Amino acid sequence: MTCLCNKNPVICQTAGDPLEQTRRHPCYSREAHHQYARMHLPVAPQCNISCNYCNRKYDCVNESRPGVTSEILTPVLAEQKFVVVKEKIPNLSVVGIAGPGDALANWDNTREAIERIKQSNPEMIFCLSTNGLLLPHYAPEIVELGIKHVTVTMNTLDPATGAKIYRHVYYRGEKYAGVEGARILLENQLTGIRYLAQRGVLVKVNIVMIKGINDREIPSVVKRAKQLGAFMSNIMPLIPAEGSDFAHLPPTGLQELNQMRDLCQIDLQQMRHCKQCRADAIGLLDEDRSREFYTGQSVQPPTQNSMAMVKRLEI
Ligand code: CLF
Ligand code: SF4
Repeated sequence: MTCLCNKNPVICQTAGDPLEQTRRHPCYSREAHHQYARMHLPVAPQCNISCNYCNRKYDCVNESRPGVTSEILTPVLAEQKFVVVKEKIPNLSVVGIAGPGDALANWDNTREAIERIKQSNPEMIFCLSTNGLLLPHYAPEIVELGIKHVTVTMNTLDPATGAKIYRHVYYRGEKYAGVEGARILLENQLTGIRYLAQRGVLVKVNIVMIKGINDREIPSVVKRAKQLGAFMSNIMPLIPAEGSDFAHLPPTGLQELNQMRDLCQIDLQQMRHCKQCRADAIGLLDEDRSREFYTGQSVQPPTQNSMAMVKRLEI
């Protein structure tokens, strides 16, 4: 079997065979996405940054499709839902936490949900996505928990560009705006990605391609991601969310998106089958079955999710 990671010696040295780890992961392996299903646990309603492409009423745009609301569950309810889903979807291989806010801004929920399910289902692959702000704080626990797949959205290496993308960053009880906030976020993303990759975690770097804002910088973001040991990158189109600051920007076209992916493929493996799925998505990537599994037990109105958190963090 050919080793797919021949461009990534860090992974080879520290994590064993990445093929073995990703063979059942529908996002990390194109082949797997027709065979294996994933389930997102919507246990992370809060967010600690403010992206201009997010309108804060819907799921995290970094990893989800805007305009689709979700239910919000406690870890206990999420575990109960998992039991039902697993019974009905035997090819379920991945349990992921992708919002609707940030997995690490809700770390207690994220950790508890994973611990609960892992206890009786150690064969599951656990996965999470994050904006990366809290990675320096939680990366050691992520490694300790045995999470081998982490997605970090890193849109730029330039704090000046970051200031155009992120309105605020809430960090250690303070609110930082503009370049200052973007710099903190970037430094934490870089530190976190390196830390995880060096410990055998397969890091996927998501990049939202925003025309006229960060599109020209994407090749350097991918190169840096590779240097840090990332396993792959996922360049995603901007979907202008109604009510967001970027609502007026043009959506990224498929042709320009694919051209960028082709260019970046030279440096790092590119994901090309992302569905920008919901924070409560269930099933094959091409066949979302989340509607079948609504629990009707949402612990807070989904459309209030991130806003409520931002208010709390501002205090
Ligand atoms: Fe979920 Fe993300 Fe894990 Fe996949 S989704 S946390 S890596 S299990 Fe997948 Fe959905 Fe695209 Fe994400 S298709 S939005 S890349
Ligand atoms: Fe950004 Fe947070 Fe919105 Fe995700 S939920 S797009 S990280 S502001």
